Amino acid sequence: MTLTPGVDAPTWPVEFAERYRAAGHWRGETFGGMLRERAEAHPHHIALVDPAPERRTWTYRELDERADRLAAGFLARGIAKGDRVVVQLPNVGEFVEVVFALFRIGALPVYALPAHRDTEIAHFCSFTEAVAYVVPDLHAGYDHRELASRMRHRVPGLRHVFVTGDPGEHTALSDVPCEPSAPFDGPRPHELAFLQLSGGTTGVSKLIPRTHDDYLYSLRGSNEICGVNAGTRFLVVLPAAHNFPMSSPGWLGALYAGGTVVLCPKPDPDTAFPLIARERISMTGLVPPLALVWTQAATETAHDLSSLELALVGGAKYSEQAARRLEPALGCKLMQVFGMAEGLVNYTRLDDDTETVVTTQGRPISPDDEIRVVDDAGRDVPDGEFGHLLTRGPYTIRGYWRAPEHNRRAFTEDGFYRTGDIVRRTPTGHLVVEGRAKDQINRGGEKIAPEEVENVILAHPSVHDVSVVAVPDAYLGERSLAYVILREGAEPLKPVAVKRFVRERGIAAYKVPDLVEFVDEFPRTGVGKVSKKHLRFAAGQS
Ligand code: OOB
Repeated sequence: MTLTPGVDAPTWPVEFAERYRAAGHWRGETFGGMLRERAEAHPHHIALVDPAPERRTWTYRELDERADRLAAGFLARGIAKGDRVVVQLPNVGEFVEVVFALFRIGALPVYALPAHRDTEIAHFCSFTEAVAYVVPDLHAGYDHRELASRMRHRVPGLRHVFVTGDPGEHTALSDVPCEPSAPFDGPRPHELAFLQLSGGTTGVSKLIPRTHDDYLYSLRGSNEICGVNAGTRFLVVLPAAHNFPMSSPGWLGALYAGGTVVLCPKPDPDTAFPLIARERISMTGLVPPLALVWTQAATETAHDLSSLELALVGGAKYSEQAARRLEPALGCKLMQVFGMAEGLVNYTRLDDDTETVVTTQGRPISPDDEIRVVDDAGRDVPDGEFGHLLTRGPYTIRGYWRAPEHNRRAFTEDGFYRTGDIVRRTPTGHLVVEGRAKDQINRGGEKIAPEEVENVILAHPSVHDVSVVAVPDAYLGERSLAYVILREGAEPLKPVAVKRFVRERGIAAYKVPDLVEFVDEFPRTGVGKVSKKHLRFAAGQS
């Protein structure tokens, strides 16, 4: 099934697309084509290193050939251009092979995170009408094959499950590759490349349709800003499926530049620091809580971190105090990143002064990123004043995948994305993130839609009502707190029972409320809705 951007998701109006092409932002490249070009330009350069359990490497030629053979195997099994494939792999070499194989075909990876469980995966599979699901056998003690078996029963259209390692009742990914036979019709640059996940503010995650043209532009822009080149050795510390480690500049940026990507199986310093030393890592991306841990650990480590040139920190607000400590501890430059899977990415610059780097979240990649900071009534506010951030540009989507109703709220009529972030703009055009208007919890970079968790808790027979809010946390920035009202006459519940209930319903562990409190009623707004503002305030006081 062929998908065109304008049908399943709104796309850029023709005049914008023409402008972005004329400016040289959209260059008519595809992911499959770019890997082929790099493989032809420097076939023997190492593209990818997967260090665990034993070190495996892929040259650009090997990765390119591997993607071709896997693409041929997927095609032979009936996976076609436009099909969706939910990919849930940790930081392993197969992840990169699989997505490039899908890019070649023009099938769309749907990037699930390793932490996702039945609730999220069932939604991704059924909502995208996925034909295949790719999983590891076991990861972090969890058997993904069993999850996959449940999905096969729940989602009738899911025809294939491919497993890295021991496949159990499914198909081994290693059995899929075959000799490419007839040439096939790949995707066009303006067509969709993949579906990325939104942090979400409503019950279920929205899917973000990104095209080859727009995403490749964000990579090129990011590479230029961060100084990524063929000598860059990028360590993927965060889950490779997330937009930040993927494209800011991330592993795709490093591959685009002909550099080397090293996959880090776990983010802790005990795993990452020896790898930095051994692989002579020059660049990486961290969320603020991890940056804190690394900063602390670096002062005591015996590992040689001297190859590290640049650490990007983003995904959640990085405190100024913590930011000041990073450079001296890690002995590398800091760059703050404020981005979103929907598009817009801001970076501080390599030549920004220290004050700018530690006190702002950067400025946009592109001169064609349009930024508006507006008040509640949608009127632009002057620089220096807080307001809602709206944005439109050459790599910011014009709408979510198959969500016309939500799109009417999330985008202005003239196509600006309402980010839900509260920012102020400095005279230099840098943005400072002051807070958030959207109903979302940012748990150290992991985004939680309170409504999704509330819906799970509401299914508990003893629960009358629930409201989930963020509480400030010194380490994570925010944690989640569920205020629960029990049904009249219900047996009293312990917080731990509520948490267990949520976990057992099959949801990512980071969404299980950190805290549970029982209350008799919620504060209400003037119109009788639950006042999250008051609840958050109360939580902040306790
Ligand atoms: C990144 O992407 P998402 O889609 O997981 O989350 C986007 C949201 C933003 O709207 C903002 O609320 C928050 O995450 N955020 C930050 C931030 N970076 C992201 N809030 C404060 N300070 C920052 N530096 O998180 C993402 C995507 C690409 C690059 C970097 C992060």
